[in-house]
Order: sequence, then C-alpha cells, then structure tokens
Amino acid sequence: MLKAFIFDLDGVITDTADLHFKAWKKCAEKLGIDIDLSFNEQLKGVDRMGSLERILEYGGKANHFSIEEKVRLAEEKNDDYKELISKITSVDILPGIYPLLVRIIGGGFKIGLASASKNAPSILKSLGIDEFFNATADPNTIDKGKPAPDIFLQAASILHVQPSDCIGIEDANVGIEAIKKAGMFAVGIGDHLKEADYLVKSTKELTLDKLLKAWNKR
Ligand code: B16
Ligand code: MG
Repeated sequence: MLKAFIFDLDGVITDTADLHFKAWKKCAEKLGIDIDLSFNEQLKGVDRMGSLERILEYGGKANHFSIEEKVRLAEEKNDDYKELISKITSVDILPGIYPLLVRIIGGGFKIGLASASKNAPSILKSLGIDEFFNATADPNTIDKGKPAPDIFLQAASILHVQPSDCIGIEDANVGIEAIKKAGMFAVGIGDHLKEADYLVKSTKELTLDKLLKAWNKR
C-alpha cells in the first residue's frame, strides 16, 4: 500500500545543476581542465567527492592530487556553490512541485528527501518548503552514494515505512538505479531514464492523480 513519496532534490524540486556546474567549472579551470554542459550531465546525483574524481579523470589528472588536496578543492567548490545558492528563493521551485507536495500531504501520505547534497536542508529552507518533509536522509551518514540504494532506504526508515510502500522520484540515471535497488517504484523526470517504472518529461506533468494511476497499474 502506498504510504510515502521520496524525492530527489536537484532536478526534481529545484534545478541546482546549473549552479553546481558554475562552481565545478571554476574549480576545473584552476586545474587546467575544461568541462562543458554535456559532461555536467554525468555529475547529476553524484556526490561531491565522486564529482571531483570524475572531473579529474576526464582531465587526465586522476592521480595528480593527494587526498588532502582533493578535500581542499572540494571545499573551495562548495564555498563557491554556497555563495550561488544563497540567492535561492521560492520562485526557484520547479513547476508543479509545490501543488504536488500540498496534494500529497492532503492525501495523507508522507514525504521524504533522498538527496546526495549535503546542502539540501538549507536549500529546502530557502525554497520555503522544508516543513512539508517528514524525513530528510543525511548523506553525511551514508557510506555508498547513488546508485547504491542507501539514501532512499534511510529516508524510508526515518519515515517508518517499507520501501515497497514508497514512490521514489528522480532525474538522474544513478538515482533511478538507487530507487530500483531499494525496492521502490521509480518515477523518472526527463526522457533519458529508460529504467524508470513511470516517466514524465517535466515536473509540470507530475500530478498526484497521474502518480496514483501509475502506482495502481504497476
Ligand atoms: P553537494 P541530488 C546532487 O543532488 C547533485 O545532483 C550533484 O550534482 C551534487 O554533486 C550532489 O548532489 C552533492 O551535492 O556538493 O551540495 O553535497 O540530485 O542528489 O539532489
Ligand atoms: Mg537529481
């Protein structure tokens, strides 16, 4: 029986991918690596250190830095990113998401967040929707990021619901893989997520009625 909806943040609730990209591009430039928007697609849903490793590998510099140097680079990127997200307000909520959250609560379902972002709690606050969330999984306490199921499982466990009673909503391939491995029903946003159980092109199409219909047909 459906009990909860577990959301990804970046690309589902708000579009921070562009801000991550700006901050990573600046970091990569300092290292003599040029990244573009198509490369950035590979960083969606991937945690901070994982993203840095992918950038270094892409630039042919995978073994050029010590752990301490990598930690410093990731911290500098995060400082730039935090500056960029300080301007986020409720106008940055993706279309359709606010009414969807209201309808989910009204329907008596629970809401959880399963974002790889350590900045997620402050972003939810800036968007003015933190109070809709009954649980926010903490990526600081998770060993394996997406595509491992851990972050979605933690959100379900905080909500006291079985994974099989949850719908997970994601915009990244690694995220859909994580939802499926967690044993949840996977809703994808975008046209590239072939493994999703139900796919919509944009958040505008995400309504509670459509999601319930897809769930009942599974
Ligand atoms: P942070 P999601 C992910 O968010 C982003 O898609 C990814 O690009 C980012 O590297 C990751 O969060 C970590 O973010 O540096 O703020 O901890 O899609 O899982 O909500
Ligand atoms: Mg995402």
